[in-house]
Amino acid sequence: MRYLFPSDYMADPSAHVFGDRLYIYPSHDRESGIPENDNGDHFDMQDYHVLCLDDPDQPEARDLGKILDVKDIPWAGRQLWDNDVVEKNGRYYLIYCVKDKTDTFHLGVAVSERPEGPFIPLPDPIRGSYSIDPCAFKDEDDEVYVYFGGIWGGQLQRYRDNRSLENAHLPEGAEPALPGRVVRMTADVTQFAEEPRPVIITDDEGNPLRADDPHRFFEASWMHKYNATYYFSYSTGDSHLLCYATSDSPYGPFRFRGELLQPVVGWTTHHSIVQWRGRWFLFHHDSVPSGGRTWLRSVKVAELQYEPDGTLHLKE
Ligand code: FUB
Repeated sequence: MRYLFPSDYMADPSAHVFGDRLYIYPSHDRESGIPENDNGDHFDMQDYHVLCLDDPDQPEARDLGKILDVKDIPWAGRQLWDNDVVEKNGRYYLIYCVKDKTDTFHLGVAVSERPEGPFIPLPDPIRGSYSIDPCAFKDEDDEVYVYFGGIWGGQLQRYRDNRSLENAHLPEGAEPALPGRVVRMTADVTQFAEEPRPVIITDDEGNPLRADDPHRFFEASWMHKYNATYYFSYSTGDSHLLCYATSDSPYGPFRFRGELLQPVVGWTTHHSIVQWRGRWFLFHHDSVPSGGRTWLRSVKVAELQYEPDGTLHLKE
């Protein structure tokens, strides 16, 4: 594993290959002086940069500059958290999350003709969107799906059946865990084409994981496809693991398959998985370079390996 960008703090890396280059779209951490709390107020990010690699073994990524600033998003209040980028018909759509002026998270879309931006934000959030951590996945038939959601500071516990609750409810104990969400996007990738659906993760018997299962979903959704199988990977939040589950449908249900990464230094763990030049890579972050400050994270990369049965693990 190596750090990719030692000169600044960046996190939540979403990596994609566009053309012959690999682009990394991270959150841009900064020292805001806001005290750490369970609401995540200390993650007070204000812009995005894009990093790139021209070769998988290049020691460090290159910063191609700022691609979006929170002050250019008309509806935004604060906290520009995780984002992802998807290409469709030669245009690039950056799907991001930020709190509006009432401190409620929504997802937004910004558009560019080039993967290196700049991205022009649409004037309003995606209708019916909520919570955080969008992952945009384009399937082989060109349909784009967005996976999203995060609990605690990510506000997912405030919603049921896509409606906001008067009183937030976080399942406990033997209750089924709170699921992330998946939604198909309209053909122009600017709105939800349907009501978001729950991303159900089950055990080997098909039972949804319980709320007290250390492998249950918390945040940081990612989707990739390998040999016609959909791999949904995610962070377990307060048990600090990166896990994955598989399905033969982009909507799931997904069967829990295993742990990808053990807890890192820093409370959060977040990642993306991408194939490049015949190799598979895990992009993620930790807080070692900042001395464990959870809100100042650094981007890393490691190589992954599949076994013949489709299980996935870090390459030894
Ligand atoms: O970067 C802010 C938040 O921290 C992300 O949205 C979460 O996934 C966690 O990494």
